[in-house]
Amino acid sequence: MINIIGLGYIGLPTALMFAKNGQKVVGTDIDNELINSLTQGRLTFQETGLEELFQEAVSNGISFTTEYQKTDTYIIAVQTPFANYSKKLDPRYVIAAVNNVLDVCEKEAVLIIESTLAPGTIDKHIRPEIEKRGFSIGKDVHLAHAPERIIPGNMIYELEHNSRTIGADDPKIAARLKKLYSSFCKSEIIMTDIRSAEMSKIIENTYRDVNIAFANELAKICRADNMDVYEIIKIANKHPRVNILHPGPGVGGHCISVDPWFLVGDYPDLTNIILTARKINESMPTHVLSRIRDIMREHNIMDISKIGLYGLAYKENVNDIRKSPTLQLLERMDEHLAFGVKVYDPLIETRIVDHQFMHFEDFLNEIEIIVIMTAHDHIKNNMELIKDKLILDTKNVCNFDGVYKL
Ligand code: SAJ
Repeated sequence: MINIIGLGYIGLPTALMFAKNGQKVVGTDIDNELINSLTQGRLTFQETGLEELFQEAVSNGISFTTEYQKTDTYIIAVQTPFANYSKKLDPRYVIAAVNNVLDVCEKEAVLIIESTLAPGTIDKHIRPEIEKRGFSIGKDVHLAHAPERIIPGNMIYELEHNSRTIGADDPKIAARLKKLYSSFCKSEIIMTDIRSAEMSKIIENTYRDVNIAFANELAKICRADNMDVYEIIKIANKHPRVNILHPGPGVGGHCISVDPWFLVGDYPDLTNIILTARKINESMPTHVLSRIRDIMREHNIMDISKIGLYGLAYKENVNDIRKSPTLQLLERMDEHLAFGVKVYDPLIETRIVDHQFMHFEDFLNEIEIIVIMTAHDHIKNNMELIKDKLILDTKNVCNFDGVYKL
């Protein structure tokens, strides 16, 4: 039986996928409400294909509980935040989960950590914790790190089709886990050591952050001299060895905007490009604000409450608001006592911020400038409804004449 610890964005789909593919799975989370909800058949977040997967897993006997189970295989997928000031990873939830596992596990159990870890976390924090408890690693328990790589919006497909990494101390354990993950993973499974697994995961997200920062810097350069950044990137990307990503209003989510900080926190003297990239991406909401100011000036609009931000989610077609560029932008406005901007997101059904509308028409009735912050299909399919507004399109999805871009 596999006991999966932490039933969030990664733990839950992984648990369901194992169960669907014939493994006996128990999902554990300390959040009572979450467990009640799952036990009653209600999912806690939306994701393409998740509902169907949930039904299949339930009919294959998956169960959910707040209790850790006695077994020989654990997958730990709890959150790994970073400390605000030092920028170092905060391993407290992983450490707590490991300790709870040690309280109940069978001899020779394997602890697979899927949560993203800063390079060296297992050596620095997890091994000492296990040894402190009197367990001998490699004898009483085994350790592995199998970082996930699935992308919100396409998680279920990517669970099956992305290649995976398994870092373990012992190649025999790695081989056993490779077999386990092959129960659903159709792609290559690479076995390596634990530190390489930790580091490769972090640098994948850092690479993307740096590439997005490059695109965002280009957007600013092009704005300064009135060039069309999208046209220029499109042409440059025709080169067989160039692949620049898309500029946007900022980088949100809990991965790309977080993981590079682990490297900056641990190697402050060595992370120049990485730190600069983070700063560029974090500056984008302010760039959007200056674009809004340009439009207000040009059209002699004085009233902030005539501005409407479309999209609260951190990216298109998901209902996840973690570190979203819109929230970052609202925070900056708040710091400058600029209140009253209107907000709407068709995928966010609860009220998260002030002046948030639940109906698109009501939102449109109140505003003169609409700022497209998130490129949900909803706005792409409803462009006609905004054609009489001043439009600032930060995602390059609107091709009306006179639309303002980043
Ligand atoms: N973004 C841009 N321009 C782009 C691409 C993205 O501004 O060209 C923005 C998005 O709008 C969003 C943010 O970046 O605000 C991040 O979105 P994303 O779709 O690039 O990535 P995430 O955070 O949803 O998922 C990433 C993925 N990592 C990589 O692609 C290297 C995913 O595969 C990881 O599993 C995930 O992080 C994770 O959990 O680490």
